[in-house]
Amino acid sequence: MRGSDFKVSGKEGRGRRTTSPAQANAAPAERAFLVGLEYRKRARSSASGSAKGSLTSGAQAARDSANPVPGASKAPAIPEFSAEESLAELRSLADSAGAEIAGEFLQHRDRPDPATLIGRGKLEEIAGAAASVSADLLLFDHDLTASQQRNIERAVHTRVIDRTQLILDIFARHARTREGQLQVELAQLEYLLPRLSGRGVEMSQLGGGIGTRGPGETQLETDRRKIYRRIRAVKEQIEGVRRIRAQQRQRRESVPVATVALVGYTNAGKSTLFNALTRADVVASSKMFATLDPTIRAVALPSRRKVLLSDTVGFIRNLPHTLVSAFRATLEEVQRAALILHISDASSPLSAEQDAQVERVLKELEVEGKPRLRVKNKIDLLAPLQRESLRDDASTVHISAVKGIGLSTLLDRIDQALDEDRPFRVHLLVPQKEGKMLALLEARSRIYSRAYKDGLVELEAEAPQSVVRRVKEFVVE
Ligand SMILES: Nc1nc2c(ncn2[C@@H]2O[C@H](COP(=O)(O)OP(=O)(O)OP(=O)(O)O)[C@@H](O)[C@H]2O)c(=O)[nH]1
Ligand SMILES: [Mg+2]
Repeated sequence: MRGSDFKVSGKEGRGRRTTSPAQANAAPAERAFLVGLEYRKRARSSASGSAKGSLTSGAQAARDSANPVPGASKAPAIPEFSAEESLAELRSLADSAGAEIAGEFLQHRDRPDPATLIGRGKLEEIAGAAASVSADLLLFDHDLTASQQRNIERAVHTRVIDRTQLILDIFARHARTREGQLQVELAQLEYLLPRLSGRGVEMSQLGGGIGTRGPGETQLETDRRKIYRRIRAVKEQIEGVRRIRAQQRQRRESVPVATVALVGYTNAGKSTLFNALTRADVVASSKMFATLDPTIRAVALPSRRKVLLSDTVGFIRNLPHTLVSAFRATLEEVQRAALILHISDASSPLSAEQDAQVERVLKELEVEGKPRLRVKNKIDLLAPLQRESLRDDASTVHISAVKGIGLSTLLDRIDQALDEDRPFRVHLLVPQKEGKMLALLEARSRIYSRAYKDGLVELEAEAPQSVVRRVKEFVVE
């Protein structure tokens, strides 16, 4: 493989901008030049991918599983994105942020340069290529530290945006509810704060564009003192919204109806399925992160039992930390659900990689032990032969949310899964030091009474069978 690959979309002449019809009346799309990075590693078959999913081991693991060496014994690898696949995902992210792709560059290196990630000579080359296609900004398929971003900007004299900032920008565009907007603004401000020093001038000259948009098309503040003040105000407002949300949840939970949560990689088709099952009209779109705000609707199952279906924000590889914490409250719906439906795009060549990423987030949310159904969506896009070979099994259902294929089977399966996890009334004596068990009970059961004595908590609760199984040793007859 060569040391680096340049690709330039050279249809437009130098300095000329084209806009799609939809953008005709809006500001012209920004032209983004994408920069990917891949680290070479010597390890071959043993690369199983690190838990953190770094580009280094991940890319290698993916290549190894894609091109297995004949006869080589392979450790089961966590499927990961290769640098090319990651760059393809960055393209859709850029598109979702409203940018036009001017060109791209994939750099292969042995290790990152701590100051600029990429060597200075290479950076100049990139700057030249970006200028020749009149790019307005460089998009790095990587997270940059504050100083790396600053150093690179100085070397290339162009705006530099990293992957986290790009995702934050998409979230800012798509947040609709007050809570969603506040959460995104908080994440953006916290991202921006350490990046202000020494960049005051550049930042204040930015005008609009990716990385400067706040939720609801307001411009992000760039004055440090004002940002501190704003962070405090936003946090207070979020607290207020959360209190209301908790009250709403309490009201909802006073009626015994199970919640079924839809989770999955962004663009898997969660909202399309949600709409098909509930006849709601949540925005479903080919843009990534179309849904940010959780929506809950009642659905009647074939058994006539009613459940609440909840549609939430999609997951993505390396979800920025600031966003994970900002969206914790939103994801509580998933933590409280009686059943999780994991929706995947069966037609995507990256289906396995995306599933592995979803597993990772579910683990982080500590819900990997919850009853779960895997829903493989978009089977209408598969070749007929491939489709015929699909078999539903105890934990998997194949559907097409758009064509309505497999939906009645899915509803039956939801019914069955909930039957298997019926709630039981139990009387428990749990030592106070069993924090994890107590937290599990608080999250997953309805508690009727609670008393403390001699380091024990006495509880009267109604918990699903799967939870009762886990706290069995504390149940008193
Ligand atoms: N062909 C086909 N397309 C589908 C199917 N389900 C969803 N899509 C398309 O996939 C795209 C994403 O669908 P959404 O329902 O918005 O996906 P999502 O999982 O809610 O995405 P986020 O909210 O961004 O996380 C849309 O363009 C849908 O029309 C399907 O069964 N078949
Ligand atoms: Mg959605």
